[in-house]
Amino acid sequence: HSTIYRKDYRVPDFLITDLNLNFILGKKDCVVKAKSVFQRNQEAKSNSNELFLNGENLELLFVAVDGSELPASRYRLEGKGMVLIDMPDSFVLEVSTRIYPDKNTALEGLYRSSGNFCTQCEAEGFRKITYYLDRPDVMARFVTRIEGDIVDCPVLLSNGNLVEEGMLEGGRHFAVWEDPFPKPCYLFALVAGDLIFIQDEFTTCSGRRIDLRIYVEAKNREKCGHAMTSLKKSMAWDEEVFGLEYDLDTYMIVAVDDFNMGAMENKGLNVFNSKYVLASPETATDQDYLGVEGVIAHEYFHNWTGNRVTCRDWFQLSLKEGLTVFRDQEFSSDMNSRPVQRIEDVRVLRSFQFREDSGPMAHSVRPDSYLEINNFYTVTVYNKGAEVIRMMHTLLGAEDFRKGIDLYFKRHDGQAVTCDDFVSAMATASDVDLDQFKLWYSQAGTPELTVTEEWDVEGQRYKVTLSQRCPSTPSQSMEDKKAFHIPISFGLLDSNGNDMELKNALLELKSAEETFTFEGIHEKPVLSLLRGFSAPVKVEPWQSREQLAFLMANDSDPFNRWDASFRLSESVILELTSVLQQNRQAVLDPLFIDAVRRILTDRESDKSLLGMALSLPEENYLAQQMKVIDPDNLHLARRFVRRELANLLQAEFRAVWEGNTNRGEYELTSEAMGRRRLQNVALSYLLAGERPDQSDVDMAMEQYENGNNMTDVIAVLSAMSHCDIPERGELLQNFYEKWKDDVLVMDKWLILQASSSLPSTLASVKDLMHHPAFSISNPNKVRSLIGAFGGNHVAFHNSKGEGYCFLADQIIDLDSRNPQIASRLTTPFSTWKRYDTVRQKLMKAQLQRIAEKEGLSGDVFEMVRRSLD
Ligand code: BAL
Ligand code: ZN
Repeated sequence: HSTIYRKDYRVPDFLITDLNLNFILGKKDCVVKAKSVFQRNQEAKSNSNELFLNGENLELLFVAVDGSELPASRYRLEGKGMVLIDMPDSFVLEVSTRIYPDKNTALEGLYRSSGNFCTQCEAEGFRKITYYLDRPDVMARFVTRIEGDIVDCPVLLSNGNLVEEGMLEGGRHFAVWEDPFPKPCYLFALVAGDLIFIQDEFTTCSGRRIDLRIYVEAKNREKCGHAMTSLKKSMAWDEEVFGLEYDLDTYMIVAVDDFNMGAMENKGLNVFNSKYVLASPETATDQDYLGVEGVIAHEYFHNWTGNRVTCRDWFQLSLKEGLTVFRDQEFSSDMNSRPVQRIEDVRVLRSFQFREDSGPMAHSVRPDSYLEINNFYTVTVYNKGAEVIRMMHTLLGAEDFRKGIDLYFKRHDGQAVTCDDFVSAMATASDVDLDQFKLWYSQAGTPELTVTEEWDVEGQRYKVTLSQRCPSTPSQSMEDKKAFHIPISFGLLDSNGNDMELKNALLELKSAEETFTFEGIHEKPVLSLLRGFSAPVKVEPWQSREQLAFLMANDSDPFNRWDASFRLSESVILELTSVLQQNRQAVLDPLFIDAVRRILTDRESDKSLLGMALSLPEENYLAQQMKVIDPDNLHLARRFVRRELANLLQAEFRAVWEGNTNRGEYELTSEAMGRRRLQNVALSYLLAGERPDQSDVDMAMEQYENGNNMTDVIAVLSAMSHCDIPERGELLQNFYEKWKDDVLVMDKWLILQASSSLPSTLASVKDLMHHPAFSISNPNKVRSLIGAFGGNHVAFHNSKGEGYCFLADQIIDLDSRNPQIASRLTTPFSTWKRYDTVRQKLMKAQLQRIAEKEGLSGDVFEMVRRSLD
């Protein structure tokens, strides 16, 4: 396993202008004939007479240059590719290889899912199809011919436009696709199989009609409507907000069940995990519907941010991913509720990205090195990358940000570029100095702010001093880190809860410490800091619970209203954790009870926001706030808070539940989603006890039976999954019988059981490994059962280490089948140094056991080695 460094980037010695591919799909194998036009790159300085082409797991059948078979003296095969010797400055290479899609369990390159052929080439899957310059800065025009059996593969798809199709002998047929836009090979796609499609069209702003198709298995025909609507909305939004029009005549989406990622933006032919395409009210929750809309948009937006302008090398991954996540977040905010979207995004950032940023896998948004690029499709590159774009949007303002985007496309359309190129376009277009800002791309770790306030009654002056530090991260020590340029949106509230008038609502913190002074402040204000979460930073708690309750009730910024409730709950639960650790009597702060009562009796505010304010921080998040993580007491404290609130405010919770019962057709409006969210949060409190009141259980059973949508049905199961009552087993069984033929619904069934806080969880997860609803070869199943168990903080960290042993067993097993998926499962081990010494020892032993596995993949090796270092 060798490390690759960003500083070692060199332009390619050769470019490839055109590539003709011919896939001959057989029963057991596929022969790939590739013909590529090479041209020496004038910009390259190398004098080497050798040219290395990537290629892995390929059976070489034939190789020729300029029409003549290449003698053995002119090439050699190496472990990970082929070396061509003494090539002329321009030449045509023909290579034939044989590959075995059926045996491809890693799901990279060409593989089969439910019998259908499909590809996944990002980041480095194309080298498992043919010998090639598999790097994003080599962009070629592709023509792809596919031939296969007409019964097995009536549908033959690739990127671009269909230019020819026809019958062949022996019940076979073919299709030829041509993509006019030069592209890196990671954007190549092929799909062949027995699929049907639903069709629609979109007329672009310049009047072109685009043929839209979603390909699925016939049984899923009725579940594509939402995906199609989302696609059309995305196309319209990108024209309206960014002035970006679609460029091919067809846009195709294919749903497959076996997929390592969420979806893939291949030019003109997106391949999707079926989870992000299929939806019906009976089978998909509100979150699923939003997920489909968001991912469809994300992949569509990549057509410009990723495909038209792509990455020079994989260190620049955030160039396309951070920007495209920002774009999909903005789209979803415009389609649904902006504050709800922001809260959801920040919850993900705080729970997962902050954890990554403080552990052994911490890396900058533009990493400096990697061993396996698949390990860098991370919350840092994606979600923190999106925050970096969002901060530029805040600093520049919407108008100049748009000018920057326009300039970026003007300069770089058709190119493979870097994050620096993006920032440079932003800076030039807006005339804002972003030199210091660029540290967000190079320095890892989450900056930590401290706040000190001072109000001078005589001078009617208010001062706030902000200081920043960024802890050490692997290979970057705290002392070497420079101050970030941090945009801080804020407001000051007077004692009536109104915003004081301010000249400027944005502070820019650029040094280690800075004091900002405000004149003419007639009373001591309450500071509302980081409105809308204007920067991805942590703030040392500095406000009193009274101030937090005040902000919860009054802040004009809906995000900060929610954030105050989050910070208040966090402080209450963490304090109770230490009370329990000291064996003292736990008592719930009356101020907190009052704050929750106010939410429950609020009949004015947005119901989604109320529901979110009632949702306590997750254990995985809270754990990170502890010096030494104590999973058991943390769990007990959080559970105590939920039960105590449910006991003390039972009447209020019941009133909320009853007042928000669904009485009509399923609707997907923000209002309806908010009602369901609020009602179901109330239900979860009412069932928070191990043995809840029978009347509440009956009420829940009634919701389960009468619910006309998956959100309401799964909410009952989810709440009941933590209860030790007979109804739990009955419902799980009933749900299984009803939905056992729907793989996506079965994923939910697995997640519920793997996420239960009952002590029997590990045993039931082990049983479920042998259940027909589970399959080790399907990534969604693995994530739903094993992944969800790893995320179950209390069950995974069982003090005897049985959870650790189980997860390590699964990682070792999966490593040989699918290294990408195995590698993802290592995350819960990465924070091992944060736990007590007993758990540390147990976790370390499992990491070592994984490390010792013979033939361990680079993917898992990198994660484990970083954790153990
Ligand atoms: N490019 C990989 C999948 C995605 O981020 O869209
Ligand atoms: Zn993406």
